[in-house]
Amino acid sequence: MPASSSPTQPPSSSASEEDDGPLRGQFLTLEGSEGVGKTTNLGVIERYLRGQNIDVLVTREPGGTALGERIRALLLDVAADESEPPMHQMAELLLMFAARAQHVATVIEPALAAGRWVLSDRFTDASFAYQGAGREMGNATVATLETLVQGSLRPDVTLYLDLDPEIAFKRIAEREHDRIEREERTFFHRVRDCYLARAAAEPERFAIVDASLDIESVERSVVAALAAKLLPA
Ligand code: Z5A
Repeated sequence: MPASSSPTQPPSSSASEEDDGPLRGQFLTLEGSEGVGKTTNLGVIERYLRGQNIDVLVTREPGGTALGERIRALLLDVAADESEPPMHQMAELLLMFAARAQHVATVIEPALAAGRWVLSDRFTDASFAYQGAGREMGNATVATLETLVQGSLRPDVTLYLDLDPEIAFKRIAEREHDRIEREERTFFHRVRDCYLARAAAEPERFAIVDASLDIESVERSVVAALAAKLLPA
């Protein structure tokens, strides 16, 4: 449980805060493979937090700023892989972190410092999963960039929606796939394995939600998992 606040104790002013400024907000992230239901559940989490009188800023990666959204378009454009040569994996990784640098410096850090909570649809766990494991670039390079770009900033709570990639692909079969979604199936199995390993290594931060259930059941599990992470034991 993050030490500084809970849903029943949203950031608010008190005598000591007036001296020291607002309590720092909590940084929440939502992770999972494509088609797992992140977008579907983002609104559920936002409504839950607002129902607890928590002022939450909802954002996403890659993106979250005007510059970041332009970088996102570059990253997901299928033309980048149809060109000759296709986007190099290091270019992909650095673009992810270029967008993140802008996002952290101009959106996430200022909001947290002002006492707002931040809910991000993906963050650096995705770089470990997709570039570190999916592209097989390894953890060390990603970890170096993580420290360079974020300093000590890490999510307080991460909800990981877990789903067999074979089921996820069926859910998004009808829609057009972006550049990364066009990867082979083994890529997405490595991504899932990495997320599960990171969740096992950091059980305090991660909550794993079984995303194979129907939409309403997943929504209930998401709220229950978040409440369990945020409420004092
Ligand atoms: N990426 C990266 O490589 N490195 C990084 O550092 C970062 C990102 C930050 C864009 O991410 C890509 O960037 C992503 C990882 C990479 N690439 N891939 N592949 P994104 O988050 O914007 O894109 P996405 O993961 O592809 O999101 P998505 O496809 O929109 O999936 P989703 O948001 O998790 O799912 P959804 O849209 O909520 O649901 C998909 C469908 O399933 C939809 O029709 C729903 O109605 C349905 N659904 C949802 N839940 C259920 C349940 N429970 N049962 C049945 N059907 C359901």
